[in-house]
Amino acid sequence: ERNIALDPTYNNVAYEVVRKHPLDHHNKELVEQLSLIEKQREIDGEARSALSYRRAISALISYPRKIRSWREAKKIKGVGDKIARMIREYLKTGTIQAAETVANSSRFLITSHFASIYGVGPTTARDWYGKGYRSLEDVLDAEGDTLSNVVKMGIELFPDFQQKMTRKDVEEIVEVLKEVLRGIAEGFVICPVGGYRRGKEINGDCDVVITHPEEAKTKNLLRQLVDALKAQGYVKHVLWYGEGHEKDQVSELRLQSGKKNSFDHLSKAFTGFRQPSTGINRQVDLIISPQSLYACAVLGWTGSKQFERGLRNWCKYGGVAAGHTFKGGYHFASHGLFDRRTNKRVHVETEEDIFKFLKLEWADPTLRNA
Ligand code: 8DG
Ligand code: MN
Ligand code: MN
Repeated sequence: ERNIALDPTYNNVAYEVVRKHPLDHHNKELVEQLSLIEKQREIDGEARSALSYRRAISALISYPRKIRSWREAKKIKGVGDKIARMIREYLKTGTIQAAETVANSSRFLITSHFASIYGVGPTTARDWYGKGYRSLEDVLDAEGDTLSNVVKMGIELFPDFQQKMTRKDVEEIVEVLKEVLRGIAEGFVICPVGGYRRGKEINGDCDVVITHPEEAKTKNLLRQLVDALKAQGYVKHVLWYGEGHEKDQVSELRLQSGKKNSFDHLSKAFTGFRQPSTGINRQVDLIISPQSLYACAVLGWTGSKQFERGLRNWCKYGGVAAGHTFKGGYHFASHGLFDRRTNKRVHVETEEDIFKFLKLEWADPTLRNA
């Protein structure tokens, strides 16, 4: 048995960016049960509660062995009293009653089904449930005429989108995209990000960041690419389309609250993409980045969401990692790393540069599954 007190990977820090979060970890069943509760809190609009579950879950993922006692659980940073008590219950009985309750709740099953449709958030899902709808047929019967186009598309694509993608499925799509990009110009670089880059076998969608060594080449690329994908029959549905801002405008825009789905200021389109080998429509998220922002785009779109939260907190507040102190005062986004005081961009070429600048040890993407 390793002495975890001496193990540098021992979970004694609150920041996800300092810890390792492999897909294969020691507390999977426990994490599965807590994840159900987290999801239920999320769908019920209890963001704070959901976040405290998520923090605990990430801490458990990074914990270097199977938890064996309540005392052990209580010492883990990120695990509060309430969740520690649930862990005690789990260790004693093999289940967590609160998780069982969620798993058997028809309200949860139906609202989470609604919320898994593209364009339907927790608020709409709860609203539909409150109006008495229990299936998509109910929704279409009652609201068919008033639904937004995006939600209509989401419902239409749902049977396809709910089918998970293997790594091979993602790779097939990336090859198609490479070919289409070659038809636009030579020299585009495409990086599959999201869960795929974190090593996940099973993925909900395909996220890619695309760049080119010449900045001018990415300027109108989103329009060109989406048009080409439509013309070649790959894309029929565009769920979201947004041109980013000019790079130099972004500093000014940094502190303005983004409108829905803008999240960052990169050009991006979320599409329904017909996969040639299966004929299934896949969600493909296309992110275009000028070369100078590529490192941030890749880091920001690799996730996980909780890892990204940790990264933003680290940038803002700083901390101590492996004996190095970082004082904070920076803002991280997929479109750049900024000094919060001056709003000036920090120039970084690679993901490694970003970690070095932030006084962090390199975290392989496969260890970012927080
Ligand atoms: P999945 O698709 O297999 O379910 O997992 P994922 O790849 O981790 O999730 P994702 O929803 O596809 O998002 C990929 C990463 O991109 C996510 O970890 C955080 C980051 N991200 C951004 N901007 C946005 C945004 O506008 N929406 C979402 N959902 N994620 C974003 O940088
Ligand atoms: Mn994804
Ligand atoms: Mn995505």
